[in-house]
Amino acid sequence: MLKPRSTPTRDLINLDGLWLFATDSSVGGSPWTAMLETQLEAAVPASYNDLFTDPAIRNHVGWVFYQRRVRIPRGWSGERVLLRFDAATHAARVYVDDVLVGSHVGGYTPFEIDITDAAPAGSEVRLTVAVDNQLTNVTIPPGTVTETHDGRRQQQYLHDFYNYAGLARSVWLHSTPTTRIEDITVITDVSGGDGIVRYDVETSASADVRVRVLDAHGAVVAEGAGATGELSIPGVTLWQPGAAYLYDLEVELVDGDTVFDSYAQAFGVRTVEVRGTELLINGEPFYFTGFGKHEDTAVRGKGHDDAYLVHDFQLLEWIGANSFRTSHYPYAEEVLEFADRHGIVVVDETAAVGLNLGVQGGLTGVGPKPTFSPETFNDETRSAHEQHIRELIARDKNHPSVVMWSIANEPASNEDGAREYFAPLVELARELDPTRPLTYAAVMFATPQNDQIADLFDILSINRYWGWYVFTGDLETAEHYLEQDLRGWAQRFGKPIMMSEYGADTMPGQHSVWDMPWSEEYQRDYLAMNHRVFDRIPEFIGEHVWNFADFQTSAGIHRVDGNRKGVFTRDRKPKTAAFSLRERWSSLDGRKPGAPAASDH
Ligand code: BDP
Repeated sequence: MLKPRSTPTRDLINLDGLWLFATDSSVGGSPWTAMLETQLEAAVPASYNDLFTDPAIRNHVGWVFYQRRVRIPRGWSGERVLLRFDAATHAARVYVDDVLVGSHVGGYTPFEIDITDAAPAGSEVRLTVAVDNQLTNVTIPPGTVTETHDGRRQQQYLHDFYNYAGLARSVWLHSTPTTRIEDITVITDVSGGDGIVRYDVETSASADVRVRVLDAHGAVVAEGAGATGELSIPGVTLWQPGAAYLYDLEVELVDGDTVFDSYAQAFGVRTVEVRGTELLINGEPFYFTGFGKHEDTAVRGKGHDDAYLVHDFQLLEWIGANSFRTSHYPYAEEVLEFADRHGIVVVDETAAVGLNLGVQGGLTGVGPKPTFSPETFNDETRSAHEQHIRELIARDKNHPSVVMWSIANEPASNEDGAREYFAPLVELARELDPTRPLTYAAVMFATPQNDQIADLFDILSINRYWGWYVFTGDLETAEHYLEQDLRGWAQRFGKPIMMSEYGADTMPGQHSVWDMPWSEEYQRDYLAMNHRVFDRIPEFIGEHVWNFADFQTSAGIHRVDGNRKGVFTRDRKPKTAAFSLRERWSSLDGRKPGAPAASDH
């Protein structure tokens, strides 16, 4: 799916700013597609939950409405007019004046709506977006809506981050020509010193396709013709972790001298390959250092913010991290583009978090239900999951920073039904992208003995909390079990293995000379214990600490104003562990502990 851009044939207008806002309960029976009767205005992009002081809005379960007026430029007559929502969490219906023009389900991927007929060039229209935050057993992520004794809806969910909702990413109005480029796919390879660029252009009508590759200075380094083809870049500059380099594939749809449409797709030339128990980027073994992150800041919730984007990447660089996982949903495209430009490696995850009823059983003591069954997570859940995989890969396939897809976090991979549920998803992901390895992050209950799906994947990503949720405060015992556990995975599956989560909740300012959970020293020592174990396991290919920063969760006795496993606080101040991670990771520089530097090979 192409990101809307301003090109010689396309115009782009940003619709961010303040929109009228109301919840469904506040507008009652009135026709809310008319001018909204409300005093409230919501910032876009931002989750709406923390903007207002009214708890009825923060805890609202159901639909909310965003509304603003939009003028379609006069000059767009004869063009297609589109609305593009970078995300609406979790489902949306879009109205132009009183007409429903489109809808979408899935809270973290973009969608476009053609409004050419509903909103002709030069007209001014009322744009209303209804957004629903409800999660059920057939949504991704899943959840359950219940009712209180007095009829208020409540949302339960199985994931450990606040169910922020609304328009947390940008909204765009844009034009494309009627004869247009619909999609571009770029797959790269390397042959000797040359870059190989295989491209595929989808168009709305048959017309000639012309392509050129421009280097970072705008010089043409390859050209060709045809909707699919292979180009060669002599003396290519590779996209490398820590040393990004991007080219543009400039695509034109033409008839002789007439250019119908033109679009430049950025890409990097790099290869990714799993060989034995290694992950190779450009033929070199890569060792992941970094974090599972969240899109989460005060007031904005999951609202994308360029200032936090820049600052978070500065902190990643400061601490020596070379990568992160988009736990537990696809992040804003701006984040991936930034990673592309700055050489940070990304494990790109779907929003399939919480497909695990065992976790709830374990935490509440309520007898667990089977996770996969017609009454719980079923075929309909799986087709929603399929759609999430399709939309993730469609959006992110051209990002060189993305080296692996994670199709779920902590599913009940130890339960019966997991294989039937996951095998078709793995097949689909491989069909959509044969070039990138696949993974899922394995929950603590899934052991090397009982896991039923790991062999379907390329890389083992393991989430473990030895020394936190189990053997709390006892790092010696934790070290023993962690090592046994990780060696078990390595031995049974013979695949590269990385730690996709390990962490300890930590209150900044809490100190102790003993192994005292919640203290800054305990977080530091807990991580150091994990690192000793990782460094003893030959199949190990990386470590992602949980979490980059503290983040908001639903209320509960396990959380104090959110999850405190951040190495940085929610406002991005370092805890003690940040300094020890910095020391370790800066010395590793993308190589496995003990491995020779690239120049020593
Ligand atoms: C894991 C989850 C993650 C949680 C983390 C924790 O993957 O989303 O936030 O544990 O408990 O189970 O901190």
